Amino acid sequence: MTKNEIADVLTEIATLLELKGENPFKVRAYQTGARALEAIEEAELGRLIAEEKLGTVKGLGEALVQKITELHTTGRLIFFDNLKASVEPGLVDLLQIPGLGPKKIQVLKAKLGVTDIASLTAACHDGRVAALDGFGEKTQEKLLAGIKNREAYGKRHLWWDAAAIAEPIVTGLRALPQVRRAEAAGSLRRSMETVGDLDFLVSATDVAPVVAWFVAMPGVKEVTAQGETKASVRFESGLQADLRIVPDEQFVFALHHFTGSKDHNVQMRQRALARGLSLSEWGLVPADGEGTAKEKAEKRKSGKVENESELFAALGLHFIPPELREGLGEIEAAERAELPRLVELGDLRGAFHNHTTASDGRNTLAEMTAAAEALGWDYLGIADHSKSSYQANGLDEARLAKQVAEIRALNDSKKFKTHVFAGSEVDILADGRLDYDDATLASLDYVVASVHNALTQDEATMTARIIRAIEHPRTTMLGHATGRLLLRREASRVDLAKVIDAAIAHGVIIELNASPWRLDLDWRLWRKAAGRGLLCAINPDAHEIEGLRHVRAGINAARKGGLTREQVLTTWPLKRVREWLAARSAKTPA
Ligand code: DGT
Ligand code: CA
Ligand code: CA
Ligand code: ZN
Repeated sequence: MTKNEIADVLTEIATLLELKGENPFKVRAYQTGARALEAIEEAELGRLIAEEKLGTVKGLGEALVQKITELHTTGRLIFFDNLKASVEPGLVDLLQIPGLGPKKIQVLKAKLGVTDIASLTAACHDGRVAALDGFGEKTQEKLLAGIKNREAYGKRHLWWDAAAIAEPIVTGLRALPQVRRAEAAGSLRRSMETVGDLDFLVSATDVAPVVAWFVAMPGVKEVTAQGETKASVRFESGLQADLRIVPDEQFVFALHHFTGSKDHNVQMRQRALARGLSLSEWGLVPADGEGTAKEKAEKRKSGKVENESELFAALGLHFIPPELREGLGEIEAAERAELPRLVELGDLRGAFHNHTTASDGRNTLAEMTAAAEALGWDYLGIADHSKSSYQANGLDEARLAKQVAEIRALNDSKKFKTHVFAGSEVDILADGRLDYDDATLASLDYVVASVHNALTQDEATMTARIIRAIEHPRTTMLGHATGRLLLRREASRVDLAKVIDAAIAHGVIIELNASPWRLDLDWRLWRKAAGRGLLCAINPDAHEIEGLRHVRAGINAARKGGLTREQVLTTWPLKRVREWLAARSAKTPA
């Protein structure tokens, strides 16, 4: 196991112990242990274990040393397995409801026998929760609302999680000897931020073995439908997947149809009709004459349309990338050859909002830089939390100065090809002031200003607060503008039109936070804003080296938002980015 995987296990142990009402010092020991582990470099951990010197690390007692060693060498921990088995799984689910921590859950369990969401729902409905000391009517209402949200959210899945399941399936389908073509269609292919279900489309010479393979895939929990040319399955996470198999000459039409969106399909069909044609999942045929669209398509067996480009061309259109197929004007733009040339993953040269172990990240500055170099990035911006984010171990002025010096020294050492920019993710305080004074801010290469607390302010207050931060001459970019967490937390109430206007007026970037849970600003706002001059930075908000890869989700959102390479600062080469940052700070009095 890697050190971050081990740290995850330690954190989970702490949670489970807390749920069991164990001694808080014991719980704290595991939390501290997890943090201590994160601060060590991976290679260092291996060495310490080999030399039996893990106990010399501050924060790791004997019990933890033994457990970490067991996890590191065997990948398992019997203590953890037993602990997991001793806690009702339903109790862990309760932690996902906002407002419920281990302490409250313990009270609910002891006083009301609550062991899962169902029993909590019942206890709320009976008013038993409100009657408990320390709970009350308001808490009960909030819990019920949280349960309802969770149900609604539970029906969809993050694109990132869905893609991780879908990609090996596409690879597996393509490897079957009977399969000619295979794609994942639907909202996944359109790169929607969340996905309802997966839609696989296959053309094959023989259907039965493909269906048989699909329903027997590892991870399938339930086969919900099985026919000759289609099947549906459900995975452990609740995610469902549909498979459809078509003859190869129908593949392109079916791929286009099942990619959608529905609105795009309806408009395409209307366009076809206006040209005397009928477009369907089976083919593109004359609209008049005998028989259904399916019968006509089968009769024609035309192999003329080889790929989607040819399908669009048959209707007088340029190719429309799947991300843009939302029925939001893309067909008109494709007709006029006005589709933007969308930014691509390979265009990225760096990113600006990333954390290290100095605040709440899980890899050191050197590890993050090495990972950025491995990705081929020319630059990496480090923006750890500022002092008011004490829950995230935010840096005070002295620690920040030390980090800036470390970054300068790392650059001077030429150890890595990747240049590191010294920045900070500075809290926007409740009144819109920034968390450091001007002299401290002036010591940085750039500033990401973000809201982390008082998320529930009313719209006018929040809007004024963010605009005040944008107006600060040292603010380079606004971080995760609405604070939303997809499927978990609603966006803050904020007038984004005003925020975007202010950012444009002050030459401040708005980030496209690429964390798969955030994707904030939403893609729906980018096209118009960028057209008016708003500059974007795709930032992974990485808290560990693996997190840097989240830029892929950011690219998805940027493409859905119609952004070109030029409109995304993080595709610019180092020299140009440096000049841009220098020109900005030259304008601002130090
Ligand atoms: P999802 O699964 O909710 O994230 O969204 P999609 O877009 O993947 O929707 P899904 O799985 O229900 O259907 C896949 C595609 O099939 C959809 O994007 C367009 C097409 N489709 C489904 N139902 C209809 C329909 O009633 N009319 C038309 N024109 N197309 C449809
Ligand atoms: Ca779908
Ligand atoms: Ca579907
Ligand atoms: Zn943040």
